[in-house]
Amino acid sequence: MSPEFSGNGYHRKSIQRDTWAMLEIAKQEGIETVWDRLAKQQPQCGYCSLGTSCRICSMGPCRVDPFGDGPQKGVCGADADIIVARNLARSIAAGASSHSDHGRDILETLHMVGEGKTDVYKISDPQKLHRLAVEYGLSVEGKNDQELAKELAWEMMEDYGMRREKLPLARRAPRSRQEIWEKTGVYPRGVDRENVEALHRTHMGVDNDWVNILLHAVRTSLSDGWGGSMIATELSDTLFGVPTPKMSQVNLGVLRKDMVNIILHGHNPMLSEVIVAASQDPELIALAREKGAQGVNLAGVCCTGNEVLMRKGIPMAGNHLMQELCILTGAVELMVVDYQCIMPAVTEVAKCFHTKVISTFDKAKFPGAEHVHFDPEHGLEIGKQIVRSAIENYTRRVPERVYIPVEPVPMMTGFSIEAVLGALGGSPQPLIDAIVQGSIRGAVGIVGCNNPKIKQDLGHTELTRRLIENDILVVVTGCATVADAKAGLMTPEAADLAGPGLRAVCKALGIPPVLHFGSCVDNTRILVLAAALANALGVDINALPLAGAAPEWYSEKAVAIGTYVVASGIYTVLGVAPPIFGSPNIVKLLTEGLEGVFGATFAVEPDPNRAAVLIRRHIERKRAGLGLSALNPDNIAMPESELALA
Ligand code: BF8
Ligand code: SF4
Repeated sequence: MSPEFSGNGYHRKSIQRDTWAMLEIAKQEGIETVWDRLAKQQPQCGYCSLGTSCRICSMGPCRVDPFGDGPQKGVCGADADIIVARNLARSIAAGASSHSDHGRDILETLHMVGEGKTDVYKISDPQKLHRLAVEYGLSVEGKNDQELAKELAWEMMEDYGMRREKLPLARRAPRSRQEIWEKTGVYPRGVDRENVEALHRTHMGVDNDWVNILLHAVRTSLSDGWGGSMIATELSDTLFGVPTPKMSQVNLGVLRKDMVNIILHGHNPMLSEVIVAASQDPELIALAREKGAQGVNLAGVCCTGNEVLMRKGIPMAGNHLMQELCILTGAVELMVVDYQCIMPAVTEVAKCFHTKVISTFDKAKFPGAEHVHFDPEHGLEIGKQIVRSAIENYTRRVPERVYIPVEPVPMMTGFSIEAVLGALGGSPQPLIDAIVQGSIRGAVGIVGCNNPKIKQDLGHTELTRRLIENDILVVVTGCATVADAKAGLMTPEAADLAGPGLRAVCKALGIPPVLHFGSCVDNTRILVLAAALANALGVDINALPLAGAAPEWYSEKAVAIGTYVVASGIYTVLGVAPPIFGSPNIVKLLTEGLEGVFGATFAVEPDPNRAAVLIRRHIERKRAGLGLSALNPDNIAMPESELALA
């Protein structure tokens, strides 16, 4: 740790120097951050942590004491299994709804394009539109993009309703996987239907069979992964372009002292895409110069940041725990937010500086923020209005308070499936060959958030280092991306940190050992790649040497993601314990029982080094199952004996 920050305990909160620097500013200025508020919440409720508190109805709130002499049932008679299952199902429904409603907003925009009703959005990738239209069984002969957009939008709107028996995009999964879903009654039908049914079933006095509740929770999560989220990814690519590999930068150093800085925060790329366009408008650049700035600089936070990073190379200021801290640089004229993962605290921090916060979606308003109603019909006009507002705020900046503590770190981004296949020469075969030969032992998706209960970015970066050292390819989405990129793991040169096999593959292809797949809805790219590999090998996804990990997750969306990933056949390790431990039955089902149903389970392991061992063992087991080469003990970068796993 740098001497100027030592002794303040910041190293217990984060591994990142820019975080330490901003925590020092917060301390000097008496500004409260997420870590202070977490401390004030201690001790957090034990019943809630175990998942055994219930406030679903007004006979409660109730709590069940799974270990002591306290009550064993709620007022209605629900026991720990029922209460934990209901709570978990509701979390999954909230997470799945968040992703899927985001997908719906993009879908409505596609429909608007089809109707010719927007001033800015267009089909940026006609080939993808065409492919999707064919996948949805539309006849494409003689139709132009606009007509196809409208027809595809109508079809996809059906995915949200109750007229389908099966979601069309789920057909991308291997046949054997779909048969498992059919057999267990979890094949997702309609996105909204599964979510509404999850809420219905978890009302008092409806579904009281905890296994039955959880099976529907799985179905709900699948309607997200193979439904709403997949629609969000596919249509964002169609409207804004399929990402291609490019270099960018990351950390608070991407903010510019001499420019108007706008932070793009949230998840939906619709507005941020037009802000990118507006920030390059000659008239607005001239206005910025008039105000004394060199121009307009954009930087992302959270998944809106990931979206514009993947497609436009816009740099990333930080991940979830940086959202307050970026304002503390004193260099942010405007934070524009859409929805999800935006702490209401940002407007409080902004009040201590000249920073303006503008909310844009009517479904996500924030006390203390100015609200600009975002209407995609007039997207560009609104984008320009927002950029102008930032420029005008530049004159209120207090130069003495500007402190940008670090230099930016380079990173590579833009690995859509199309880009991965492009890098491989058009077919997944070279990747399959590398896995078969053992130069790449397997692949792991490290996804998800920051959580102030975990030292910021330690879980992501430690796990990533251990895996790549062991020749395991890592793909990242969401806030894991920023963690790994800031640690310098996402440049082609980072191949030097990988084991010999992975290093050679990365060097031959000019790619990093950690590939950026996008935002959290883009976890569906991982599903699509896994399905393509499984189909190419003629096996189910659970036979592949793959795993997932969410070392620092906090969000209900992450619960939905973890569930659809496991139900798709991919073993997943969580770094933060979910609130299920009040029900030993449910813990056993999720960590063991699911193996017999979906061929994959959850594991909970907060120590990233131990998590890496669990994952490596899993990958080697899967390799053995496929008859692939075993690990040469001389090549193990992380001897198990050092880790003394139980
Ligand atoms: O959807 S990783 S903190 S920003 S929930 Fe949120 Fe978690 Fe970040 Fe993106 Ni995903
Ligand atoms: Fe209590 Fe049952 Fe009502 Fe939950 S649903 S609050 S356990 S009475």
